[in-house]
Amino acid sequence: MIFDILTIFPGMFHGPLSESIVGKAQARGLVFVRVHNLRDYAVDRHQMTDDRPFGGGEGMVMKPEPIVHALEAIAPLGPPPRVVLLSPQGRVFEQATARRYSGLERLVLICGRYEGVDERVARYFVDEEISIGDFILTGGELAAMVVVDAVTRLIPGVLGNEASAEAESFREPILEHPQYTRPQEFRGYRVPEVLLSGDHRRIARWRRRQALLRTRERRPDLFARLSLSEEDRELLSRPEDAL
Ligand code: 9D3
Repeated sequence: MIFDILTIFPGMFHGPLSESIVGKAQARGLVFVRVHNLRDYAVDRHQMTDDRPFGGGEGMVMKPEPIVHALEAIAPLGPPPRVVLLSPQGRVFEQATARRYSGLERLVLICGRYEGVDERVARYFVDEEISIGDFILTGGELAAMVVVDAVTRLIPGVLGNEASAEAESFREPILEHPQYTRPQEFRGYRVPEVLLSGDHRRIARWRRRQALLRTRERRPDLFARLSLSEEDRELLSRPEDAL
């Protein structure tokens, strides 16, 4: 899979995408991340990528020419890409979006800056506009890295044999139970006794109860959509030591 990233801050990408799983996937030739400096595609002698908004107002708007010239220049460098604009005005990126992108051969990610991108780019040169959530970033670069990370781990061969993209899509939308590892006691805090008991039925019930409790507490939106079994209801109504 090829990612082409258009940005005025190419240096932001070098660290994060060379480390860890994405770095290894690149080293193994499973993904290619190419970062293109929009300033190189500017048309005027000052290499301007932004300008003042028509109609007046605060801040600056990204000019259309550098973005469209960059799209045209990189078009021949691979199969026809899907072109995505990162912007607060987009549909929210979720796991289903990542899954859909992971099946593509090539994705172009355009990182907006300032108050946004000239609307003609969004309307006529972009296939879809996405946001990574309801919080304010300083630009689309970190959002693009989030997309690269979420999509890369779904590409066959990138992760080990664990958790295929397929399996994840059929998993119940519930938070995970708490995890503990050695030592049994850390700064006076002990691992829950049930996990050391060797009683696998009891451990499974404890974990299920913890997952349900924390989903109800932290993600009421997910909890409301769960279809609880009779045993789930019983686990929730019973005190912990009666497991
Ligand atoms: C006048 C209001 N503007 C500043 C507060 C709006 C605004 C413009 C540009 C807010 C953020 C940005 C830069 N953000 C992105 O380009 C962006 C983003 C985000 O801010 N949140 C979540 N996802 C994304 S994707 C791109």
